[in-house]
Amino acid sequence: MSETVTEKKKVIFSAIQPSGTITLGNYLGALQNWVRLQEDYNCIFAVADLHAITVRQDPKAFRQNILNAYALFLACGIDPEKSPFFIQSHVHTHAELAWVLNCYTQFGELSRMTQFKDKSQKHPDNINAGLFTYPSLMAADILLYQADLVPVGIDQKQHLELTRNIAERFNGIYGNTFKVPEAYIGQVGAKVMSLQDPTRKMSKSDENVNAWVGILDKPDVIMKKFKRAVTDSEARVCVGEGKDGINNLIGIMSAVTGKTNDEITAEFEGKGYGDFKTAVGEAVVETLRPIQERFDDFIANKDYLAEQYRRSAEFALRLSQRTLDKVMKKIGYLAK
Ligand code: ATP
Ligand code: LTN
Repeated sequence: MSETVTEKKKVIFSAIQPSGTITLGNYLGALQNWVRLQEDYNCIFAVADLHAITVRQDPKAFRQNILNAYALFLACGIDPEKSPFFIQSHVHTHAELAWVLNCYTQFGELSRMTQFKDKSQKHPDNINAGLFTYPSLMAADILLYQADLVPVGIDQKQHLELTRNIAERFNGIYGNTFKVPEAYIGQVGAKVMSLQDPTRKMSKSDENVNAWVGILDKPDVIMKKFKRAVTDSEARVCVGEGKDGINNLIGIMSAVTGKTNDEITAEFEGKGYGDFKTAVGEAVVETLRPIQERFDDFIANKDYLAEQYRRSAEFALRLSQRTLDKVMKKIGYLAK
């Protein structure tokens, strides 16, 4: 692990919350890119479990979800021997730097975050301070590792902009301390939409389970969800304005098969939406099948998982402590 990370490759950092199911949107928008990027960059990944308590979690289910997320990411192809992959709450520098950055983040900036607005609407009875300051913790995650690039779906772009602003502000006051990171948004699958309301992103917290496909959904469930996907009345498989549902299905098909939109349109010329939905469902089932099989193996091997997340956390702590020490010194804290 340490050999690869000391080479002069660019540093990538990213994380995903372990909130229940991981969806096809998370996979195509984020995870799939992580796996590809491992070859060419020094990647560091995390399960963002500190972020997850911005919405209420049931302790037993939460513990299981964290481990499931860890095993699932390994099943998707994250290799912790190559790319340190840790659990955020195991590395205390994250919460510490988050507090510091909170004091360099403006109320007005946080108030403009669309994720905060969306989530406060979804959970009106629990608009907690953590939900509001969530982006400062995310900035801490990224800045601790002096990351050059952060692979995320489009919905996280605004948080990345804020991270850059915080880094630039801090550097402006104290001199160069943080690398100013850039978002890395993949070409395909950057925004997978809901199967029930294709004007909204596919989100695992959607109450309508037919709106999203989970990576661990069984084949018959996946097929059913695609067959019920909302489309339009034109009945032509091609990308077009006002055809959000079909555009989304073509996007998914393209992301899982590697075919272009034109190739897909040509293939389904003269065929109805029913055939197309079945074909997309089958392609997704085939993409997820090997991941599901590997997941079953990993989750049965808890010792292996613990060995990987512990070793990765030790590595992450060593690296991130360097940045935190630098930050504390620059601010004027007394050395220990
Ligand atoms: P929630 O439903 O709780 O908002 P989420 O499904 O959006 O959760 P996150 O943990 O917030 O999941 O996101 C994890 C990663 O997956 C992020 O990089 C995000 O950009 C990406 N992502 C999430 N949903 C989609 C989507 N529908 N299409 C593409 N990428 C997505
Ligand atoms: N907020 C992110 C998850 C996340 C993250 C990060 C992504 C937490 N910390 C650091 C990239 C870098 C989300 O995907 N909802």
